[in-house]
Amino acid sequence: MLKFYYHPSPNPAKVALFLEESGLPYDMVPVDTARGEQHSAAYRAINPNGKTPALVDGDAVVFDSTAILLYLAVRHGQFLPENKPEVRSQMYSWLMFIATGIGPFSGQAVHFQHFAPEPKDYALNRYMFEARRHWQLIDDHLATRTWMVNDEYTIVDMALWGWARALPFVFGESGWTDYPNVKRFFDAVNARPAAQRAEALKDAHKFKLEYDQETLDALYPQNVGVAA
Ligand SMILES: N[C@@H](CCC(=O)N[C@@H](CS)C(=O)NCC(=O)O)C(=O)O
Repeated sequence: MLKFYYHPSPNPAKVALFLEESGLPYDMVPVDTARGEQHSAAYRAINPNGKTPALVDGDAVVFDSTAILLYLAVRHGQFLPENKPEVRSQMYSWLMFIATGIGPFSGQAVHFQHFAPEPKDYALNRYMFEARRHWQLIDDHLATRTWMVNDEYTIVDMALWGWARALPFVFGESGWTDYPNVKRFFDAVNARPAAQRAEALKDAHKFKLEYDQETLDALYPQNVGVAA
């Protein structure tokens, strides 16, 4: 049985969606990052990066959401687009754009809006600017197609859905009106029963929701011991 190390946040959500779409049996193992469980030695033996998600498939251990999506898609021959160089090249490009652009920059935009200590104007401006630029690129791409690559529903759409869920946290409610094609895409994925099951996974464990000092220390260890 697959072991899926999960927290209800954008990167694990991508993998939850794949698992629910594929119907592969799995055990969800909660990693409560607000309690610092990602830093335990046992979890770091699985994911040396100390972040969620991770996957254990027998002797195979995979960490990083994009690696897990590719691993599962290749292993099971599911949710990959047509096997033509001109199509697969697009799959790799958009997957990596989401992994290295959308995710980290949107994540930092949220961090600097809500959690970073002052002074933060320069960083906030930088990450908001880049996040807007990245999402505009996706919105433009989706203006003429339903799905990201070759108009097939693939792991690229799953990767994007993980972060589209977070759009209101990045931009406030204007996120949906400013990026209408992303909203249309988001609604289309949400209409899939697998997306609803993937979203419901957050209720399968009592994850800590409070942003108290323990949470802040677990998520932003660089601030521990630094006077505010
Ligand atoms: N590149 C990694 C990023 C993983 C990541 O940042 N995960 C977040 C949740 S979306 C996390 O575990 N955060 C807890 C922490 O930073 O301590 C991936 O795609 O899996």
